[in-house]
Amino acid sequence: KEQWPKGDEKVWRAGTRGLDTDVPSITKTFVNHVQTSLARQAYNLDNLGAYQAAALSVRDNLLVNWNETQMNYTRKAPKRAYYLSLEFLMGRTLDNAMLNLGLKDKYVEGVKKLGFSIEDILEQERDAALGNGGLGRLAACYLDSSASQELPVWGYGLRYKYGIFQQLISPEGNQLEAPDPWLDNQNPWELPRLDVSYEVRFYGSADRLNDGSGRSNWHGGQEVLAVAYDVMIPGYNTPTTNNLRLWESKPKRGFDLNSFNAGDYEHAVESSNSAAAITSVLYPNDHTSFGKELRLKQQYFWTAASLQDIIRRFKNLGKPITEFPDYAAIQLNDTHPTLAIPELMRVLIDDEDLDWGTAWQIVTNTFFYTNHTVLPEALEKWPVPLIEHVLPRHMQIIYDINLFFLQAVEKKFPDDRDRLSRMSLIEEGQPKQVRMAHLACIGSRKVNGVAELHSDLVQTTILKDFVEFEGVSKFGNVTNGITPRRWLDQCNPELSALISKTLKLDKNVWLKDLTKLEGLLPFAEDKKFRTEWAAIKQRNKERLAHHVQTTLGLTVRTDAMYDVQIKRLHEYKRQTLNILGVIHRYLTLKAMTTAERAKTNRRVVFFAGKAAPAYYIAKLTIRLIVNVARVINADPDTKDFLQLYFLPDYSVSLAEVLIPASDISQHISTAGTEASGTSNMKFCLNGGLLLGTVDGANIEIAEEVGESNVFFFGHLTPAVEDLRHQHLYHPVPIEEKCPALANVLNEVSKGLFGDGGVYEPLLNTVRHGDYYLLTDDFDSYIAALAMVDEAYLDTEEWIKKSIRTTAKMGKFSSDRAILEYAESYWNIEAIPVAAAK
Ligand code: F58
Repeated sequence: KEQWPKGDEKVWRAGTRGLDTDVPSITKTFVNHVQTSLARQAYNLDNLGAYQAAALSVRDNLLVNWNETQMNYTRKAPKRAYYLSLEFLMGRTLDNAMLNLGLKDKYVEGVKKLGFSIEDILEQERDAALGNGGLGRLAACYLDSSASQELPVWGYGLRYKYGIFQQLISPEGNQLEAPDPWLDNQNPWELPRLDVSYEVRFYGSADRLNDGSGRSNWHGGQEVLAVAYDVMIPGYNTPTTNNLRLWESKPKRGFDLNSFNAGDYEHAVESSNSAAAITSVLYPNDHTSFGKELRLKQQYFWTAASLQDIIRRFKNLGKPITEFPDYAAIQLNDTHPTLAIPELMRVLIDDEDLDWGTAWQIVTNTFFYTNHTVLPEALEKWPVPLIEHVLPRHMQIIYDINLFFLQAVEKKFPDDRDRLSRMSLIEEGQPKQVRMAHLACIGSRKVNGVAELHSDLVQTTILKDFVEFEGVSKFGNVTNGITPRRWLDQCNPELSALISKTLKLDKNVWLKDLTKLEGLLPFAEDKKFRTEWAAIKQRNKERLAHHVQTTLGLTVRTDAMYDVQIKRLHEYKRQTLNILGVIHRYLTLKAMTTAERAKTNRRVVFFAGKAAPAYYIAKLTIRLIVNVARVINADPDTKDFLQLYFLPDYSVSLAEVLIPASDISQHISTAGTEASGTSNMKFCLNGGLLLGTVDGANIEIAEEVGESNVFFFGHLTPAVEDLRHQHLYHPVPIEEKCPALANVLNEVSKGLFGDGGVYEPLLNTVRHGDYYLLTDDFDSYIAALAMVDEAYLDTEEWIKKSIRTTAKMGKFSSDRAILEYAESYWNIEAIPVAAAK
């Protein structure tokens, strides 16, 4: 038995708090927080105050579990995994935390007794939007699944002061950006750990020691402090509560006293400003790499602080450093944390005095790299002069890694200079650049893509030479997943309840083994069940319509098919194809008689998504959508049959309202460009059908639910290269190739939706070059939409498809994905913890 560390154990135990599991203790804690944490009373407590009190009370419960979990990990000293991601798109926490604790019903009752409604309280919370899109949300789903499966996994990221910008739409339909000061109302979900901080160096110089050891002395430059903020990650239906550690930058010294005393106040605070700037804002670019010094500093700051923390924890075990990979697996979420590879080399060689070979052995057994894109413009490259300036020691190490690596390649493939220059970590040019994907690949034990097709493309295109050199067994696939807790139980509680009732299973069971949903299949034939199923979809549409009414003041009809495309605006995702399709439909409806129109399928089309602030074409697409909406929603001939909405400021919490309301959703990227997609999974899990291209995880969804339950169109991946070649070298005028599309473009040019000239640059991307193949896919897209309409008009068949789709989504639980990482990559095991008393 361990000895009690301090004072009288009994006194400690008497003061230790347990979980609040009944309504009276919940209301008591709530009221205590109102009184002492918020310094308010029943007289002046508004919804925001009530949210804060509820959050603090839930947080108390999380902390009890968090403490037990962390202590248990420390005692048992298992191998742990660390998920390094520059983005964690967490969304709101309160609802999720109550549900994962299994205390939601009690809280609903408790706040009601105190005169509040849980819905009003939940609406007060701001999203934690520390991410751009799929990559950041994946990280959040993976944390939920790790904790739910009691796996010792910590996340490491940055505590940005400003998350993804807030999107506003101007009267002309332009996207405007406003800052997202998400911390302004205080954040009850984080715990500042002022006692956990590390120094991180930038700039200075690195002098090689001439002792043949390969070591350097890196000195001078700027030193910045990384301070830890911990975010509790509760597992579902388990006391396991993991940790997400976010770093904040701050100056090592408050300000420069010499300059201050000399009266030069600006200079005095300059360095402290530049230290704080590192974690001030999330970069809002997606799918472009752009060599900004501050971004490089973010990446190094975060990887250096995280590694120091991980190494310190390992050293507490008292094991020799060579055993590091037996206790730590580090997953690199895309190439953003790749500097961790030269950084660990630096620590092992310069600080731990290891030789190169031993250090490289440790490094390549520690890291795992996930690739999320094969788009060439998205592959990270850093200019050599920039790295030399900011991280001089790391540039030396990267050159050394490259030297040993190319020597090995040369040995295996003698006299193949092309191969060497293709594989080099350094791309020749003005300036030279470091190819981060190459570095991540050779420094890792395993490399994976995020859906079958994508993983094949990684192995046959961007990393082909590496597969030939290192062998295919290093490369793999882990198809993405989503957490069914947030993306079904939380966002669609009525459907969740119907599923539990129908399967005669407690939701605790099927939410942790999503393949159980297959039990719904026979009920597709049950008329009564279908009616209940459809009624829930209808109420979810009403909930969405109500949301649009209260937030935008617009009246959306609910007796129509809801057709949704929500994701970042990008040419490869082809929102342009969708909006041009909408215009085509509008023109078709206009040309019909009233009687003909009455037979068509009513459709409401929703778009939402942000464009990178500097992405001109993407912003123009938003402008077109907004102005098309304005015209067609006001047209008395068509407005009963076609409505269009662009919902501003897309977020996780908006997705939670949109997804359950969708009948059909669109995932229509040019084949081979969308690595996986994850919202496709969310829609299907909620019984929405999928209209998509044969791309990313769409393919695996179709494999699961059956091709008859999805709507596929468009050219396949192997055709894309040839088609692009045709566009370049044998262009066919669009009027000939695709008259329907040519007509749509002309109507836009002629000013049907306001000044046509404005849209010329967007239309020209289709008319000339057409890199994303809209002219090749438009006709089959329109045909697919017609099939969707026809299928939807057969209501009973449609509901069957909807039920079958949900039933077959088990594979896409992020629990499955995380278990694949844990078993096949990280080699970690579940470490259950006893519930606190
Ligand atoms: C996304 N990538 C993929 N990147 O596009 C999507 O297919 C996939 O499902 C998802 O990852 C999860 O694997 C993505 O979201 C980014 O947002 C990066 C942010 C930082 C700059 C580069 C893009």
